[in-house]
Order: sequence, then C-alpha cells, then structure tokens
Amino acid sequence: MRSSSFVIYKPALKQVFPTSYVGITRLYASKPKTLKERLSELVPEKQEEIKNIKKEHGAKSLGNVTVDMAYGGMRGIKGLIWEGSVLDPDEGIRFRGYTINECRELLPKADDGEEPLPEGLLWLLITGEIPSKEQVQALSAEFAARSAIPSFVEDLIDRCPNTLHPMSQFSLAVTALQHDSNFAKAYQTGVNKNEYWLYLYEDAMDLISKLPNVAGRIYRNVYKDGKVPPIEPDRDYSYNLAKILGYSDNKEFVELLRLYLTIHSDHEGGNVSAHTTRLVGSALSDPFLAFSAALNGLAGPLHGLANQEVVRWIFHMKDVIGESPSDETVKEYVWNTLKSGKVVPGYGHAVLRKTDPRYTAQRDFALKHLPNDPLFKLVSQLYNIVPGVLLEHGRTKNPWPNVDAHSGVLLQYYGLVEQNYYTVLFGVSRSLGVLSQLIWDRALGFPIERPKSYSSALIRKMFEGQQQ
Ligand code: CMX
Repeated sequence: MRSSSFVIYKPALKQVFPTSYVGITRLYASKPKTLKERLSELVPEKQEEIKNIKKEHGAKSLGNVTVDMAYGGMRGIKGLIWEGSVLDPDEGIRFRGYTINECRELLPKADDGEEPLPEGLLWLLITGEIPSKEQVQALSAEFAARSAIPSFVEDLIDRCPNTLHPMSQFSLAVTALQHDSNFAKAYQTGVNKNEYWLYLYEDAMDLISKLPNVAGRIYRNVYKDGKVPPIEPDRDYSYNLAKILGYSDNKEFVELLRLYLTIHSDHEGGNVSAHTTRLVGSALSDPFLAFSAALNGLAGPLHGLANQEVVRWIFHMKDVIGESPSDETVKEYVWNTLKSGKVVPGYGHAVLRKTDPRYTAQRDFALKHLPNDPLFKLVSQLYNIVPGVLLEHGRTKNPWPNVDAHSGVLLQYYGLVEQNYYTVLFGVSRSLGVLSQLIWDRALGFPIERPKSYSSALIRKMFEGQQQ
C-alpha cells in the first residue's frame, strides 16, 4: 500500500503552478512524495475507475426507497458516494478499509508517542495509503507553515462576546477565512473545471492548518486571558493545538488529542456534518463556506454537541444522586431522563447497532491512563446500566454508547473542563474527513446535489386506491 518514494512528471502541477513547478521537481527529486504529488497521480486513475464503474454498473439499483424512509430522515437510503470511510452497523467505522485499532497500529506516531498522528490519517483518507513517517512529518511542517490567520479574523474572534457559544464563534471565523479562498478566486478568473480540485486542495490544506489558531484563540478568549502562544514549526498538529490551548506540557494530553483528532475525523457520508459539507460544496461554494455550514450542523445536540451534553448530564446526575451512586439510583436517574421526554446523551446511533469502536478506543485510553478517575468510573457504571434501560424502554434502535459518551470525561481529567468548548475539538477533527472527500468531489466532477422531494398530498395521490 505504500507509495514509491521518487517523484515523476506531474503535468497538473506544472499547468497550474508553472513558476514553482521546476523548483518543486528539483526539491523533491530524491525525496518522498508530498501528498499533493501523490494525489496528482491518483486523480486520473480514480477518474478512470469511476468512469468504468458507471459504465458497468450505472443502471443497477442500490435499493428500494419507501415512504417511511422519506419521512424518516432518509434513514437507510443508499444515495451517496463517500470514499474515505464506510460504517458497518455492527463493526463500526473503517477508514479506507482500516479499523480504528489497525489505524492505531499502522499509522506513524510521534517520536514521543504511541497514538497515531492525525496527519497520517488525513493522508490515508485522501489517498487510501498508509504514509511513511517522513511524509507525515512533512505534513506536520506544512500545517505549521500555513497556520497563520489574517488579523481581521483575529479581531473578529476577539470581538465576540464570551457569551457567544464557542461553536458559533468557530463557524463565524471559518466563514471569514473565506476571504482568502484560492478556489473562489480561481472560479472568478474562469478556471477550467478539470483544475477545480487543485485549488480545492490548497483551500483544504489552508483551512485544516489554520484551525488550531482559530480554535485556540476562541478558547483563550472565552476561558483564559486572551493571550495566544505561537505555533511551533517543528512540532505536530496535535502538539500545536495542545500548546495553543495551554496543555502541551502534559504529554498524555497531547497523546489524547492525537487519538481524539484521529477518531473523530470521519464517519462516512450521511451524518449531518459530512453531508452538509458535501451538499454546500456541490454548489461550488468553497471549502470555507462548506465547512462553516457543517460546523453549524455539528453544533446540534443530536450530533457533535452531544459531547457537551453528556458531561452536563453526568454533572447533573452527580448533583441529584451524589458522587458514588448505587446502580439502582443511576437506573432511576436514566429512567427519569426518558420519562421527562429527553434523550440520554451519548447513547444511540442512526447507523451503528453495537458499541461505537470510537467509544472503545477512548475507554482503552482511560483504562491505561486514568483507571481510577471518579468520572471515568461513573462513565463505566453508565455503560453497564444505560443499554439495559434503553432496551427496556423499547424505542431506541441502538442502546449502546457512541463516541460522545466518553470524550468529555477524558478532557475533564486533564483539566480542560469547559464543556461548552468540546464540540470545537470535534469540529477540528471533522475537517480532516470532510475536506478529504470535498477534494475528491471536485476531482471526480460530482454534480450539484439535488434529490427529488414529494409533498404529502402527492404521496397520498400516488398510492390512492392501492391496498396497504
Ligand atoms: N435516548 C432516548 N431516546 C432515544 C435515544 C437516546 N439516547 N436514541 C434514540 N432514541 C429514540 C429516538 O428519539 C426515537 O424516538 P421517537 O420514536 O419518539 O421519535 C426512537 O428512539 C428511535 O430512534 P433511533 O432510530 O434509534 O435513532 P435515530 O436514528 O432517530 O437517532 C440519534 C440517532 C443519535 C440522534 C439518537 O440515538 C439520539 O438522539 N441519541 C442521543 C444524542 C447523541 O448521543 N447524539 C450523538 C450521536 C453521535 C454524533 O453524531 O456525534
């Protein structure tokens, strides 16, 4: 699966960046390929593959669509192509065919760490290949080099009231970064559609690189003294994010971020943040506009904001039934949540039907680093009790915990206690998955999305006179 390590002729790069191309060729003549160089090779291959799939299988059916599906949030309708990951209901997510455990084992690690570097996961999501350590280090350096944000975006963040939710500030700032979109500028100057992806790639890399400065500034303003430390050019993405947040002295926290940013990155194409990015991007809105829209979806309590809600709900539970409750009182608390018409946050999933492996990966981390933490013990106690209650309740199709049931408790342990901030970290990670796909959407020439809708009156009319 590894790419060979010598550069070959790159017509696309030469066409779009003619002045820098000679330099790039010389620079990398004996070096491992960069992500963009490897992608330039893969794009024509993949275009050909898709052409053939459509030719051979284009007229075949992926399944039936029922009226219930149309009313039921389109659950189960197979109508999207998403290359980076596929979600199996029982097994959980695979990134380009690799399980979370395989990614933890195979992706390159920092010299001082055991968790995978999310830079490597990005490479995997985009290319389908496990990168070398050198390639990942080059990506870390590239992210650091592109990380500065314009001063007007800094001002914009600084002028937000601390009472504005961090996710709203995040989405606002990402929209403002659109000011420097390569893609939007290229479109205005009439770029050929065959070259869209090259500009998309540049925007995606810029956006991912700038997120630590955006996210860190929001955190420092809302919760600390507003002073933002500089990115270190020779450190990895997660270290730098931890540094901006103020936690890089704690090696375990940096490791947690590496794991966190890897596992929250992608969850196939139908979830709200992924599908929003794809949908908005399909109108040829640039990645900044598409991703800020996705962040607004991630900020919903049934999606990413559930990580904030889980911690709030557990703290409320502690207030109501104490620090070390019995299983019986926990069960009663869960029932009271359900009886008052609320969801149990962190449990259930639209596709998964077993414990989320992203939950299990975080549980492994907790068992290794904080086995005696009282909050972790409560999370474990809930894991033993909630599924039984949800099964008895009989509504939820999946009674098992999802990723959000665990993440907040780990952050609490390391002192990042401001739960309203947690979804911002989810958003930083989600950029890796959705922007990877957005590059491919433009490289493969996917059209504007426009599914067909019906009215209820029309549905009634269509099936008039038909038996049930
Ligand atoms: N607590 C209580 N009721 C729940 C439930 C939960 N954790 N999960 C599902 N249900 C209910 C639904 O609200 C629905 O009720 P109605 O029949 O009254 O409408 C019923 O069970 C059937 O729902 P489902 O088919 O099992 O689940 P959906 O696909 O509709 O929804 C999800 C999936 C995640 C929104 C839902 O399980 C939920 O609300 N969970 C709690 C919030 C949460 O943890 N979200 C994070 C998901 C992961 C992420 O995106 O970050």
